[in-house]
Amino acid sequence: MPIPARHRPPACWLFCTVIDNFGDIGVSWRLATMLSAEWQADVYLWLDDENALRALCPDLPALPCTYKGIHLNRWQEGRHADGLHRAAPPDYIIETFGCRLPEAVEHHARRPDTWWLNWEYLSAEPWAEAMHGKASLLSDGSTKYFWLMGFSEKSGGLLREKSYTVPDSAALSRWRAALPIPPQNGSPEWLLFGYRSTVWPQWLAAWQTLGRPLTLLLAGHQITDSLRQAGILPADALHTAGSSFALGNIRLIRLPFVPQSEFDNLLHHADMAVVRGEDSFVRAQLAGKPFLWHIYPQDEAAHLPKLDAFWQLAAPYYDATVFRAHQALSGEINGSEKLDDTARTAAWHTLMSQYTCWQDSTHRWSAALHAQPSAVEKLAKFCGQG
Ligand code: TRH
Repeated sequence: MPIPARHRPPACWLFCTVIDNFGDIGVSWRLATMLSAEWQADVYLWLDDENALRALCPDLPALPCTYKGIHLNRWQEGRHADGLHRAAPPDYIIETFGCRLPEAVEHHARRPDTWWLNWEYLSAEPWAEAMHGKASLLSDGSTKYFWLMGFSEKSGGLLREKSYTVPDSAALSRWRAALPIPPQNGSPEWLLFGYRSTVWPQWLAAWQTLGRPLTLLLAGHQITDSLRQAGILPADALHTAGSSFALGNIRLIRLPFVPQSEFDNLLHHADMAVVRGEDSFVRAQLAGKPFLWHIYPQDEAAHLPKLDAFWQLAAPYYDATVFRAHQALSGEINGSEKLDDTARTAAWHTLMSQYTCWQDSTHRWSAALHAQPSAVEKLAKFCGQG
């Protein structure tokens, strides 16, 4: 598909502020690498926290630098961006998640031949679909467009690389064996990447009650912190990557933070995943894995309509029994439902005993997403028609 541009390759300027954790930079980096690979664009990414990107890309040199073909510079939101004079004049300026551009950048953004986009947080809510692609006309006559990623044809799509592939099982086994963690012991392995919550000790107790051997691969520190705080783990347990701790039938392993380029392997390897935020949530869906979404909690429970809107879309692809059990647990982890011990254990029992049905449900949903164009393909079309 031809990319409209004043020159070839098109120049894309992206700006990212890191609020917390890894989602803002995770999405920005993925978008930057996709534009570079799929449009052969000259991509510039300005960021305010290079250590956040270094967590995802451990071999990242000091900034400024060109890394994996992306020109990386520092900036301070709304104030100053380094290295503007070294960058090719932009065909596209993308401010991720409503960050405020410095005046010197806005000057470029206001040019009539520059596409100026506000790349917003992902949402399945109807207002997001309605808002996607809308132009906001600014007082000086320039135009900024809203880009809202989502799950439907009318939305801004998802970040799914053209090169996305499912690794073959032999390669995945070799990858798992090379991780600096204890080897597989034949039990199902669940990836848990969630936020701090008082629900974790309760879920652990439910999994113990079910009596089946299980390995929990704990990513990040928040779940481990929650278990330690609840007194379930001794103070010195699971502090270092690769350490493990057994609680009856459950083996807990603290994972090292893997490069983002390997994060999909974690998901493809796992039998079930708890994911969070935005990017890990999308990747679990693309992987077609049974998953629970621990949504990023917002003030005044603003995350709950977002959670509901997503599950309303996905519901028709799910087996009804699996969906009911799943929704009870999803409600509990996300704070919209309280379960007693019996109801919680029953819900987990259903999901475990109906695992194949759960897997079929997530495969169907994943196939529907893979059938749609990606966000970057949609953007090319949008700008070509604009
Ligand atoms: O880290 P997150 O919780 O990020 C965010 C931010 O908190 C943000 O402010 C909020 O608005 C947003 O969520 C909704 O979750 P997320 O989005 O899943 O990002 C995690 C990234 O980290 C993702 O790109 C995958 C990557 N990752 C690795 O590369 N290696 C790892 O080992 C792990 C566990 C994650």
